[in-house]
Amino acid sequence: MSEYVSPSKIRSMFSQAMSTMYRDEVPAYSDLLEIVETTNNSVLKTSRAADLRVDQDEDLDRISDERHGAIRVGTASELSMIRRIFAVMGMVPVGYYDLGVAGIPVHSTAFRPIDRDALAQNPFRVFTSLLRLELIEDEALRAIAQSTLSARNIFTPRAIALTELAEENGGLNASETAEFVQEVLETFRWAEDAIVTEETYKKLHDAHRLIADVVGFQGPHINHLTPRTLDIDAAQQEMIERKLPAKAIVEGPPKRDCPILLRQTSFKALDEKVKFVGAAEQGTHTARFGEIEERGVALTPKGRALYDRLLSSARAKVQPNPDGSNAAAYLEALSAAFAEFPDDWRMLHDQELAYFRYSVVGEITSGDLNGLLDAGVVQISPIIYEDFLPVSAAGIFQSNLGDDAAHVSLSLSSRDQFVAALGAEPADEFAVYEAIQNASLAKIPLRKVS
Ligand code: OOG
Ligand code: NI
Repeated sequence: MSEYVSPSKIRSMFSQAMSTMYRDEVPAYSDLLEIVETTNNSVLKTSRAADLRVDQDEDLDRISDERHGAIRVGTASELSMIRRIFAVMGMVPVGYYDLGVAGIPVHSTAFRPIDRDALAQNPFRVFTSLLRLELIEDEALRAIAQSTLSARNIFTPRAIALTELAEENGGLNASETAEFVQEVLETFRWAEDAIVTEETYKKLHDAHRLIADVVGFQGPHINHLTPRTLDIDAAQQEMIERKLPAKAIVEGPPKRDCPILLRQTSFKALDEKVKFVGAAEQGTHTARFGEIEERGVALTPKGRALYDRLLSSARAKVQPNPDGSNAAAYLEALSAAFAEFPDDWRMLHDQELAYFRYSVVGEITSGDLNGLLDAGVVQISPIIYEDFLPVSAAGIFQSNLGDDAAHVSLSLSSRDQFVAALGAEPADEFAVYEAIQNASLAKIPLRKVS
């Protein structure tokens, strides 16, 4: 057994290789990494970091390496194969996101590690979307899209062989791992040769820009990588100062003392040169971008329901325009709505709005957990949210589709179809956090006093 490289180690190596590749492909991503490193280093010297407990346990080490990425695949078999590949890296599907409700023709899951130790070693996640081809109304165009997708092979034969080997043997040794990482990287690499003619590309693009991005190319190029910042407002300000084309508003909850869930912002997708099939001249395609995120505590179903209610009430008052023209009004509505959300760790804990880990820092004298918390004998530290938010994701998608992007109108949720394509039931995110919380509680030797 010990000759096998741990899935967490494979995941770290892969995440690192992906970051190096993306820095090369999208130079602005390097700027973003620099901004995040600088702002994180200054936050780590403040009490905010202490509050987030990022200076305790192993959570500090992961900060500078922490990131997520996103891809969009075209077929059920691509999705199920990518699931098997990610499994070798200790990443399993968590959650189901129906972006159709926001007019985006995909549904998605996030591949990520789920247990506490694996998350602490490297929490790399990949937001993975499956295109819903049935939404192309024009039958002839849908047939072209289908045959284009079924003719392509997005995985190298060696990547498939090594995945099968890992499944058979229960792991990969060091040299197999090195090869696996390089082979899998090929699936995510940008290639400027399109696999359709310019005419087909335009038709796909008119149906929806995302359809052209998925169907038009040889593979599901990584479309962004997102480092984690400890202060997204400072990082966003720095992006603007460096003249990166930053998105108008930060998605998610407003700035708070006790960060919850996830706040995200991105810089807009770049125009890139492509070569269409049979074309003499170069064309362009706009897809890849950079994003940063600030993560806070994971919410319980009760906390999440409150979050969803407050977010919709703010959005019912002010719907943020993509051009940022009403950004100030939106942020004001958001802050006003969220005044109702407790902004104190202990309140979030006591009202069962968020998940925490417990640790013993003194002598246990009774079985009363709240008493021990009051006495400072037991401490709570927020369990970081590792997942995504559908409204925010829709905002990120949209800001990178351009303001002129066609909207498909659809609301039919097709979770069953997604699960069938994936070949597995995605884990329930709440259950994952609850298990981490319960495991830490079980380690507290609560003494019954008679
Ligand atoms: C994925 C957008 C969603 C996020 O951070 O919410 C996402 C995509 O554009 O493919 O990555
Ligand atoms: Ni993202």
